[in-house]
Amino acid sequence: MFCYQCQETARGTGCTLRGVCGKTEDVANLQDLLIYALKGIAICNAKAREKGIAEEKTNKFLIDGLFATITNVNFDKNYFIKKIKEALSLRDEIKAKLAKAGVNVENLHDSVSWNPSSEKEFFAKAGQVGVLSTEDEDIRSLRQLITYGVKGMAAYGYHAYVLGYKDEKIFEFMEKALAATVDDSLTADDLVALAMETGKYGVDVMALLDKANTSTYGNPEITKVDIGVRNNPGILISGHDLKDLEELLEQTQGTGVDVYTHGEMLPAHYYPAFKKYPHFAGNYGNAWWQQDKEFESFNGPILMTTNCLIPPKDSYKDRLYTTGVVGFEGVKHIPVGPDGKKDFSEIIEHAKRCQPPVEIEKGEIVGGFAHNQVLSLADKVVDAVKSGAIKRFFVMAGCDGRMKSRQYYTDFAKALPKDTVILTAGCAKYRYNKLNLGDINGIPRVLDAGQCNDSYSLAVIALKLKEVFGLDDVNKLPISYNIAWYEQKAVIVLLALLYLGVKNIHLGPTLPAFLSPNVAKVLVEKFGIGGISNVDDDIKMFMGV
Ligand code: FSO
Ligand code: SF4
Repeated sequence: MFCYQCQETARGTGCTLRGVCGKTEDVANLQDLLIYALKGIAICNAKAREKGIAEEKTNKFLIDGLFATITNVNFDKNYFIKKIKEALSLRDEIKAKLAKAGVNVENLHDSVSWNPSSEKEFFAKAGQVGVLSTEDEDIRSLRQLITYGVKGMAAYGYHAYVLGYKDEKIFEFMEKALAATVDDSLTADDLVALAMETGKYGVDVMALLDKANTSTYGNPEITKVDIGVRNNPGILISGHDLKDLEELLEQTQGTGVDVYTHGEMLPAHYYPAFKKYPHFAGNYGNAWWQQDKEFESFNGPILMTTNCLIPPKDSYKDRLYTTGVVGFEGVKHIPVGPDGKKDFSEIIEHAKRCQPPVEIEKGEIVGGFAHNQVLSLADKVVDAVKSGAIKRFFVMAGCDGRMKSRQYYTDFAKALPKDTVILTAGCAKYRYNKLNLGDINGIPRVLDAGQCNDSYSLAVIALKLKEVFGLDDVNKLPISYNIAWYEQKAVIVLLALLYLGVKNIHLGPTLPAFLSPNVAKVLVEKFGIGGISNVDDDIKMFMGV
C-alpha cells in the first residue's frame, strides 16, 4: 500500500504498512483499485454524456465510491470488493451502450478495458495502479491533488444529492477531472490549470450544498448549544449528514430517547428546522479524534453518518452503527429502505436499554454565524471595523486532528490580540470554541459558520465585505487565513479559496505530503501559500508588525 492523502500520513511522507488512521493494507489497495475503476467509468460516461445516453445512476455511483475512499469513512474490505465488482459491471454496461450507439470503445485507457477473470486478480492489479504508478513526482503530485479535490467534491455533492439537489455540470467536471488523471498526454501546466478549475467546481458544489441545506432546513442563526447532558438515554449522531439527523429526530420523537450531536454534527443545532425537537439535547464531546473516549462515556448507541470514524474499541463497538457510505467490519450498517427512508428503530430500542450519558462538560457554546446571519449583522460588523474596534479577522477553518502540534491552534487563538475575530468552520473549531474569548461590542470573538463545507459561508462573507468597503481585491480586506487541514474535503475547500482569488493562506500543522517540492513552489509563488511556524512569530507576521 501507499497512501498519503491525509495530514497524519506516516512520517509525513506516506503510509506503507498500515494507515495511521487504522486502514489496513488490503483496504488501502482496494480503495486504489476502486478509484481506478471509477476513472474507467468516468472516461466512458463522458462519452455517454456527449451522446445523451448517460444515466443518473452513474452520477450517484461515482460520488458514493469516491466518498467511501475519503479518510476515516469506510474500513470494510468486503464493501470495496463489492463496489469494485459493481464498478466493472457498470462500466461494461456503459461500454455496451456506447458500442450500440456507434461509439468506438476499443483502445481506450486500461481502466476502461481491464477485465479480471476473478476477484483474486484485484490485489495484483491494485499494486499496479496506485499512487506510485505515476513515476514523475510532479505529475503524480498534481494528479493526486486533483483526485483528492474531486473526492472532497463528491462528499459535498453527495450531501446535496440526498437532499434532492444536483448539478450535471459538476458531475461532468468530475468525470473530466478523473479521466485527466490517467491521461499521459497532459503536461504539468495542463494539470495545474485543471487543479484551478477543480477549485471553481469546488465553489459551485459548496454553493449547491449551501442552497440544499438552507432551502431544506432554513438559514443557520445564532444559537446557544448545551454541552452538558440530561437524564434520559441518548443516541449520539456524528458525521455531516443532516438528512440522517432529520430522520433520526423524527423517529425518536416521544420515545424518551434524546439525541446529541458529536464532532461535525454540532452545527445542525444552528438550523431552525431542528429547533422544534425538544429531545434534540445538545452536543456531546469534541472533534472526531477524541471519539474513543467520548463514545465510551456516552453509554448509548452512536450513529456515524460520514467521516470521521476511527476503528472502534471493543468497549463501544456493539453500540456503534454506520450508515451511508460509512463502514467497518463487524459494525451494524443501517441501509436506505425501499421507501427511500432509513429505519433507525433498532438504534432507538438499543438506546432504551442504555444508561444516560456520563457528563463530561457543562455549559454552552455559541454558533450559527453562516453568511445569512453574519450579513444581517453587517452594519454592526462594518462599524466595528471602521471604528477600529475590530482590527483583523482570522479565518481559522478546517479540521482538527490527533497531532500534538495542533495545540498551536489553541495557543494561537488565545494569543490573538483582543481586537481580532476568528471566523471558523469545520471541526478545527474545537481547538478554540470553548475558550470564552469574549466579544467585541456584542460580536463574539469566535464566529462559527458551521461544518467544513460552510467555509463557503466565510467566502461569501469576505466577498460581501469587499463590496461594502468598495475594494477591488478580496486580499485587501483585513482578513488573514490560518487554516488547519486533515482530509480530502479540506483539499477542495483550499482549491475553492484559491479559485476565489484568496492569497497568502497558511496551512498547517504540516503541508500536504502529496505536494512535490515543485508543485509546492508553484502554490507559494502563485498564491503565497505558506505553512505555520510558532504562535508569536505567526501573529506578528499576520498583524504586519
Ligand atoms: Fe472535520 Fe472530519 Fe468536516 Fe473533515 S469532521 S475532519 S474537513 O472530516 O470534514 O471538518
Ligand atoms: Fe495514512 Fe491518511 Fe492514508 Fe490513512 S488516509 S492510510 S493515515 S495517509
